Amino acid sequence: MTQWVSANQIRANFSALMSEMYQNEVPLYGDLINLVEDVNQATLNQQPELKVQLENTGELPRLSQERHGAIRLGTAQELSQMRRIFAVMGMQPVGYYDLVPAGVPVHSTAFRAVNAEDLNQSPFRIFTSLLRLELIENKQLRQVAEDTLAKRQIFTAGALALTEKFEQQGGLNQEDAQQFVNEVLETFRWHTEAPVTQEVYQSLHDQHRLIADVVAFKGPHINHLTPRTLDIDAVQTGMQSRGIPQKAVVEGPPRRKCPILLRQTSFKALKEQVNFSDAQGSHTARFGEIEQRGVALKAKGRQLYDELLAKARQLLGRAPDEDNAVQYEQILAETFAAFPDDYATLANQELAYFYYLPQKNIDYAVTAADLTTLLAQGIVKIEPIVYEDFLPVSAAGIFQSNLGEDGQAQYQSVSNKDIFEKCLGAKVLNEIELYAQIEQQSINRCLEQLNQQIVVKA
Ligand code: OOG
Ligand code: NI
Repeated sequence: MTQWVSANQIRANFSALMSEMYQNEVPLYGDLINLVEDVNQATLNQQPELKVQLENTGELPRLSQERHGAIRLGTAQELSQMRRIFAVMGMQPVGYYDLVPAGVPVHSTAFRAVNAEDLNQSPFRIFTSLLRLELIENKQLRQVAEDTLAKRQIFTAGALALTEKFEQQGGLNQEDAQQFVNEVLETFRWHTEAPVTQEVYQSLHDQHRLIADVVAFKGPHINHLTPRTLDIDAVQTGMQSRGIPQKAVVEGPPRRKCPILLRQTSFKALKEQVNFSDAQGSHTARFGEIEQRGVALKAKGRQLYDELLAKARQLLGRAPDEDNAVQYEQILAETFAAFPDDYATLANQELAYFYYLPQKNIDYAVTAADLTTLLAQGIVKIEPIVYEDFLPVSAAGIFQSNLGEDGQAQYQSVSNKDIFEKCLGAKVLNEIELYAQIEQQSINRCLEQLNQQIVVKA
C-alpha cells in the first residue's frame, strides 16, 4: 500500500520553504528572525519556569518555527481554491474576522491546524483576507478591478492537479507531496511585473491601498511572516537598536506576568520597485511581524478584554500612534489592572482555558467539581492553553501601520459571515469551541488518571 505523507509533514515543509523564500525576498525579515532568536534564548535563560511550562505543553520544540503569515485574495474562486489547497496541509478555516468596521475593506479567516498535537508539530497558519470589491463606490473602477481579477490565475496547473489527486486518493506520496509544496509556493511569490498600467494602479490605490495591493498584482504575495517571541517588549526595543524601523505601538493587551491572547508588533513595510505594464513605479506592502502569545480566553474573559481595550482607547481619545505611544502604554497598563494576573484566578474565575495535569496519587474518587480544591492542594497543576487565533482590532492596526496614513476609510456595510462562507465554500470553525474541547479532554484525562490510581491501589 502507498504510504501517504502526513498533513503535518507537508505543512512543516511548506512553512520552511516559505520562510526561506521570504528571507531571500525581504532580507530585513532575516534580521528580525535573528533578533527574535536572541531574545527567546535570553528569556528562557532568565525564566527557567517558563521553559518548564513550554516543555509541559509541548510548545518548546515549535518555538523557533514560523507562526503565521498573511495573504489577501481577490475573488470567491481564489478563496475556495485556497481552502482546498490548505486542506492538503491539514489547515482548516478557523474564525471570522470583519475588518470593515476598522476601515479596511476585507473580511478574513485563519487557516490552521486545529488540535494541540498537530499545532505542536507545525504551528504554521495563514491569515487569509478576501477583498470586498463591492465597497468600491466608483462603478467604472469596480468593473476594471473585477475584469483584472477575472483574468488572473494565481495557482499553477500542477498545484490544482495535485490538490485534486489528494482529494481523490485521500493523500499524496512522497514525490507528489514534494512537488505540491513547490508548486503552491509559486502562488505566494513576489512579482516585480504588474499586469496593469501605472494609471490603473494609481486609481485603485486612491480608492484604498489595499485594493491596489490585491488587484494590481499577479498573485497574493505573502505580505508578512511572523515568528513567536517570549518577550515582545525586548524585541520592540531591540528593533530600534538594530536599525529595524518598528511600528509605533504593540497591539493587544499590555505586558503582564501571565500573558493573555496575543500581542503583536511589526517593522514597517518596505517601498519596492514595480514594473507596471507601461512604466516603472513602486509599491509598499511587505513587512515583518512579531507576536507573543498567551493563554486563550473563555467568553467571559474575552468580553472583559474587549471592554478594557475599548475603555483604554476611549481614554486615549484617538488612535494610538508615534506621538501618544508612551501615554497609550500607560493608560493600557492602568486599565488592565482590572484583569486578574495569576493563572489560578484566571482558571477559577472561568476567564481562561487550561490544561489540567495530575501531580500526586490520591485514595478517594474525584469529579470536575473538585478541580478548584485539587488545584489549591497541589494535586492538580494547570498550564495555559495558548491562544492560536487573531484579534480584529489588532489586525486592523497591523494593516493600517503598513498601509500608510491613508489606510483608514469609512464604509457603510454590515458584517457578513454568511457571504464569506459562501465564497469560501465551507463554514469556518468556531475557535472558542476548539479551546473548550481541548480543555474538556484534558480535564477528562486528568480525572481518569486520578481515579484510576485508586482502583489500582484497592
Ligand atoms: C493581515 C493583517 C492581520 C495579524 O497578525 O493580525 C494579521 C494583513 O495585513 O494582510 O496578520
Ligand atoms: Ni500577522
